[in-house]
Amino acid sequence: MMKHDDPGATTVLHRNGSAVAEPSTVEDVFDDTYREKEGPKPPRRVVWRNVILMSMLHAGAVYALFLLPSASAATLAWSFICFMISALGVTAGAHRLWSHRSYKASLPLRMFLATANSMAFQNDIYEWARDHRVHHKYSETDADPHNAVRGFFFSHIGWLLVRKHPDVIEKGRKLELGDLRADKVVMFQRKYYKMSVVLMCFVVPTMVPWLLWEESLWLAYFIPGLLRYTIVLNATWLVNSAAHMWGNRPYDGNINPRENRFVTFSAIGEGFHNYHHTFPYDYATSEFGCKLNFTTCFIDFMCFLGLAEERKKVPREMVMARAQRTGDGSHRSG
Ligand code: ST9
Ligand code: ZN
Ligand code: ZN
Repeated sequence: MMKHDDPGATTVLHRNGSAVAEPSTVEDVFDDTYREKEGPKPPRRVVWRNVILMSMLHAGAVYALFLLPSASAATLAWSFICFMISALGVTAGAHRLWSHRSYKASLPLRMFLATANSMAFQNDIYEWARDHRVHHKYSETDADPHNAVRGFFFSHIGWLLVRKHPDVIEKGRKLELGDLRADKVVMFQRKYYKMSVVLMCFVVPTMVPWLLWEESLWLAYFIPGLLRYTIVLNATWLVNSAAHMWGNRPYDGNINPRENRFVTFSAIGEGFHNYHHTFPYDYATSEFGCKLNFTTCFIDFMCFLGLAEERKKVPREMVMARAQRTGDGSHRSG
């Protein structure tokens, strides 16, 4: 696999319109010096508690599908709003802000994103960002938490049902995570994570329809609560599974991650995964700005409001040169 381009060439868009080249300090760039240990792999140790909980969650979500025709339009609209809030907590929050530091966010925005992130219930931001940096640095190896070489099921959900490969933990412990520890919002969310999840992922989505338009508690729990949570989880996991398997590789044909339109749509802009692994520090995770990319629109809007700044963007010439040099020939500039 190829080593990624020097992140020092990133352009930072300042609010006054100026663009300045600044180096990235985050350990999210592929390390081609790592070698998997030789000999037999450690045995797979299934965590049955997770298997049971995930099976129950998915069974509950399938049941919730049958309840959909009985739900009011307001409940369906609220479920969509909860989907978007949780999704932004992952995409604009845990992913683009905290894992990659691809832009800067003010305190009120970070508080919103951390709250939204608890609604998504995907491990706390610190753990999510740590695992995600290991994923980028050791992609498709034993040290990648959801190593896609182990197949669709493992990279989608299986990795949450077994103990981690020791290399994930060994390499993860060596990562520089001082920026996350220094962020009071991240550490606050970590400290009160369980409580915040109960409140944001289940209580708030259930209580709002019940209190405001007298939806039944049963429907309100199963649709904006359980079903919405399960859809957000699967949309996120598709980035690890489908977008590491199916699609074009316009920027780097030597790596597994791909451009996958279906994933881009369901994960509000996170399916441009060949681009993203090639240029992990780009705040848009894509060459094409807001196109099919609601998360980028959201970050741009936050900048417009003065709540975010310093978006990192890869210069166009560098993208073109990289596509020519290592792409699979499918690059289109529109
Ligand atoms: C979930 C996460 O779903 C989803 C993440 C997806 C990422 C996607 C990325 C794609 C790009 C972005 C796209 C976004 C699109 C969004 C679209 C939205 C519409 N480094 O973990 P343990 C240490 S979660 C360093 O127990 P086991 C750890 O600190 C779903 N250290 O490992 C601990 O140390 P100590 C809900 C590490 O025992 C020790 O190791 N949550 C690292 O192997 C043991 O840690 C669940 O289902 C590291 N990387 O268990 C819970 N990792 O003891 C699932 C670990 O000192 N998790 N350590 O504190 C678990 O139950 C367990 O983690 C396990 C592994 C069973 C999976
Ligand atoms: Zn990936
Ligand atoms: Zn990433």
